[in-house]
Amino acid sequence: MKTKFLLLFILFSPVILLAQNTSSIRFDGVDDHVYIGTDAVFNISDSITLEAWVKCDSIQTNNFARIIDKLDYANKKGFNIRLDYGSVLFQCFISNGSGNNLRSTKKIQDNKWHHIAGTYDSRIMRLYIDGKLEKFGDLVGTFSINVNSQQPLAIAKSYDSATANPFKGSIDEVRIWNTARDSAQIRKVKDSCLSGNEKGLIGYWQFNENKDTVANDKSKYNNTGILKNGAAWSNNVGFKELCKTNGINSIAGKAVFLCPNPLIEESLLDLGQYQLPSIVLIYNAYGQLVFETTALSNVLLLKRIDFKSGIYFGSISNKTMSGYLTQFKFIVQ
Ligand SMILES: [Ca+2]
Repeated sequence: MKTKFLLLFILFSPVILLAQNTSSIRFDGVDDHVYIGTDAVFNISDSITLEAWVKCDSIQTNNFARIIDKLDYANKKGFNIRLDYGSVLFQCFISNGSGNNLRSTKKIQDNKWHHIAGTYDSRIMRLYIDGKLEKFGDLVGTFSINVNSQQPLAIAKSYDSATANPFKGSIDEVRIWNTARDSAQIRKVKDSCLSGNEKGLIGYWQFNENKDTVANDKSKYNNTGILKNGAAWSNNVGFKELCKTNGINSIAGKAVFLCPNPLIEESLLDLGQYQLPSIVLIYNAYGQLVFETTALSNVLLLKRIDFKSGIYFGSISNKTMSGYLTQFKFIVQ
């Protein structure tokens, strides 16, 4: 019976799975890649952010190794972020027919983990390495991105008709947004897992499955990635995320999970196996009640916008029982 309960608890506690960065994917630079496909959500036109953790082998099999790619080079459509002779290059084909790109001065082909991000807000492109703005370019006008809706999105290689340009090394924590994330947003959450519900997040592959050939998309769009041609799971990971789990969040009563904790943008509060509806009360450090809700499902989304920076204390109770069921604490950055 205990075993059955434990199994159910694990199955219905998604935050536990979100909370740990346990693996990445290793690509051989020959043909390994993750295929994601042609879902319409990736036909991004106005604003975009591409993000990933990468560990690039010092010797690549080609000089244009693709990292996140939906580029149709022949028809001048799409976007990608890739290695370019050891630099990072972020490219968007825009509505005036240009293949605008930014290339970093910094080289990252050093067999070490780096976080990379490219953003475009319809006018300005920006390229970040390890949370620092590396390059930016003003297109002096407003231009949308042209995409080929039939061009598959892929990780670690291109489905471009001309050349695949496979990547050699490891990739982790791939995120695609249909907003241009600002520098503070990129810096704050590059070392932290996300809830998957963040505004503008349209693709989120954590690569924590560590088995079989399926990489789940933790965003609400569920565009599952398929590991192809021997792309291999690896226990080597690029960042130590800030997520905390049971024993740190819960200060009394039953287990409760909040991820990420500290709350930076959005965090999921996993109420576990409580009898619903649960009443969630949150107090600031002065003891003032600042948040109150009745949870109708066992996962509640907390948003940064609802809190000031500080330490908070919460309690969860249930109308059918007296007293609280659990108390917990968390930090808002
Ligand atoms: Ca991972």
